[in-house]
Amino acid sequence: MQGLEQTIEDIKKMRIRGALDIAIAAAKAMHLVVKKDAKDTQELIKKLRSAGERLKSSRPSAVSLPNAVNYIFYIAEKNKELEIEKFREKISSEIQRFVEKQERALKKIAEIGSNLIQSGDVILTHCNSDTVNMILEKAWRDGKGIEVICTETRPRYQGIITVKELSSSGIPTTLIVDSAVHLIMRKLKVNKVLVGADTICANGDLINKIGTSQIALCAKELDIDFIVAAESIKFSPESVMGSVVEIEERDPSEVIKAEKLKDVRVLNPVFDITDARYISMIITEYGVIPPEAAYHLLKEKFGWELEL
Ligand code: RI2
Repeated sequence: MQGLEQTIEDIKKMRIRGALDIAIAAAKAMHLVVKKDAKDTQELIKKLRSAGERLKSSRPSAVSLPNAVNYIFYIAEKNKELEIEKFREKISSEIQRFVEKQERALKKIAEIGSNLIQSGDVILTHCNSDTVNMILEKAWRDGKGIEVICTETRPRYQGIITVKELSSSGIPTTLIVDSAVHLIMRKLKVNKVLVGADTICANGDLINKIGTSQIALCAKELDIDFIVAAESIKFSPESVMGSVVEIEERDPSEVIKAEKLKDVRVLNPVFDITDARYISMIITEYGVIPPEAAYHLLKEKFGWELEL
């Protein structure tokens, strides 16, 4: 198992990526902190807090990361009266339960999502989402004859990971450049768009890999269902309180090497915001919901954080 420093570095460098994997990796790193030397429970809670804050600041935009860390803070606070060894035991088992819950959520979404897919569907996806891939692979294993179109997803080409994974499962897979979306939707008769999520806001807006909102606009124009797959850990309780999700900007060198262009500003925003009105439905582990129901899901599942 890797340590805290390595996890922070790996999240920053995107060696650990994908909103769910980031949350699980953060929880596992916190688990190691629980085992650290400390004279009493208070000192251990301090260590957990400092590790958690550093993990949270390693990458903005995917709310699954602060949600995972804040949940562990909450559990620690609730059990602060326990004597240190009992505290360690309690927090360790809660973190384990948390991780297992995320893994169950992923499987449940695969089940629910695959029910929405029919033989003959031509599905377009963007970037690389484990949640989306699980749905597509489950549908394929269930005998549904589908075809998947993947964008390459500039600048880091995570679409290549998606095509490799899906084609190795046997799914007929086509790779396109990001700017071919509108043309290919018409040409190959795409009838569903299925994307993952980094954050779902209380008003149903989606934060996902840059380019997602353009795809949603194309889908709207061509009357194609735009479906999002998101575990509840990706819903943002902070957005209920009015806070705005920070859009990560990464180094311009991911777009083009600096020496190739002089006196040109290169921007590299990593995520964008898709307005809820372009989203047909969100698949969660609790079932399929319209984007308008995001607030209700947050109220029900994040009561501990919202103090409702
Ligand atoms: P899963 C990814 O972000 C993509 O935007 C993807 O849609 C989202 O996380 C969810 O991924 P990045 O970490 O949790 O590649 O479904 O920047 O795997």
